[in-house]
Amino acid sequence: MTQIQAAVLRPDSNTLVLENIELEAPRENEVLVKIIATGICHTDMVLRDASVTKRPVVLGHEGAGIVEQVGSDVIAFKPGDRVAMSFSSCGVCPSCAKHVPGYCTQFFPLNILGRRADGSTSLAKGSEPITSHIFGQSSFATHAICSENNLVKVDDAIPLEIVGPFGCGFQTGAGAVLNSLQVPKGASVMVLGAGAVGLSAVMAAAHIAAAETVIAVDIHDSRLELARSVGATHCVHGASNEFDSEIKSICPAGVDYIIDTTAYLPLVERCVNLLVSQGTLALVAGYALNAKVSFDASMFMTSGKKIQGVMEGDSDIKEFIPRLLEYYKQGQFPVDRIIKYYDLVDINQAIEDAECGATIKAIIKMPA
Ligand code: CXF
Ligand code: ZN
Repeated sequence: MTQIQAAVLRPDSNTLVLENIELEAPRENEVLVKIIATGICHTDMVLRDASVTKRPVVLGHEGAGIVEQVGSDVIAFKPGDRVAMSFSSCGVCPSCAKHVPGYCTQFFPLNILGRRADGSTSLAKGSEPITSHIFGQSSFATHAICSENNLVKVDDAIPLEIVGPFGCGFQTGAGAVLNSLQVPKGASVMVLGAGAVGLSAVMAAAHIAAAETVIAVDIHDSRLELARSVGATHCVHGASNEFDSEIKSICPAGVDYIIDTTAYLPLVERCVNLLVSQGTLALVAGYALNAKVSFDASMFMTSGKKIQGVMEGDSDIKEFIPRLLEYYKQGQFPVDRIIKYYDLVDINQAIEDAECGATIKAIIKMPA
C-alpha cells in the first residue's frame, strides 16, 4: 500500500479536493506508476457530470510517468521504465485480437465504471473505497495503478510532461486521419472543432498525411488562428451565414473527408452535403446516448457517401503512440503549441480554463 495525493471528486461538489489517500499494491498483471503529468480530457468532465461513475472517484486518463512497482506476472515493464498510460482493454475479445482495442467488448466496464473487472477498486481513504481505474488508470494523482495492456514505453528523448494526452486526445484526432480514414496525400480534409482532438487531426492531416487542403471549422476566432498556425490551409467560422458557399468555394466538388469533433449535430447534418461523392464523414466526438442525426437516404446512396464511427483513433496503442511521439520529435506533430501546464494545486483552475476554451489542452504536473 502506498500513501498518495489525489484530486478526489466527492458526492457533494464538482470541485476536486486534494487529499491524501491510499493506493493498493499492484496485483499480478498490474503496474504502479509514479505520475509525472496528466492531461485533462473533455471526457473527464463528461464523467463528472454523468451519474454512471460512482463518487468519490479519482478521474484522469491521460497519465504519463515512471514505473515504480510491477505485479508478479508483469514481464514487459520494470521499475524505472518511462511510460504513457492509455485506455484499458481486455486483450482477448475479437477487437483486441484485431489490434483495435477501442472497440473492446469490455470498453465500458474497464474504462468508464471505475472498477477492476472483478469489481474491486485500488483506492481508499481509511475504510471508505474510492472509485479508481478510470480508463484503467485514474491519473489525477501522484501515483496510479494500471494493467500492462494500457501501458506504452516512452523513449528517453521525449519529456514525460507532454506525453499524457498521446494516450487519449492526441491519438484520437491523429488516428482518425492516419488509421481510420487513411487520408491520402493531396486529399481535402475538413475538421469540425479546433479543440485538442480537432487540432491533432489538423496537424496529422497537414504534416503527416500531406493533405493539400485542410479546413478548420470553429466558432472561436482565436482557435481558428491557432488552427492556421498548426497547419490548416483554410479557416471557416462555423456560424457563418455563408458557411456552405465558403466551403464550396474552397472545394467545388466537395470535401474528401470530414472529421467531426464537436458533437454538434446540426452542423454534422449540414456538412454531409459538403462531402464529395464517395467522401467519408468520421464521427469522433463524445455523442450523447441516443442522439440522432438524419440524412437524405437517396442522396446518400446515389452519391456513395460513407459515415464512419471512430473510437480512440482506431489506435493500436502499442504501435501508434510511439509512432505519434516520433512525429512529435520530428516536428510533424507540434502539439506543444496547444498545451498549457498547471500545477496539481491548480487543477480546478485548469478544468475551468479547459471548459471555457481559454486553454486547449491543460496538462497537470505532479509535485516533484
Ligand atoms: C471517449 C470518447 C467518447 C466515448 C467514450 C470514450 N474517449 C476518450 O475520452
Ligand atoms: Zn479522453
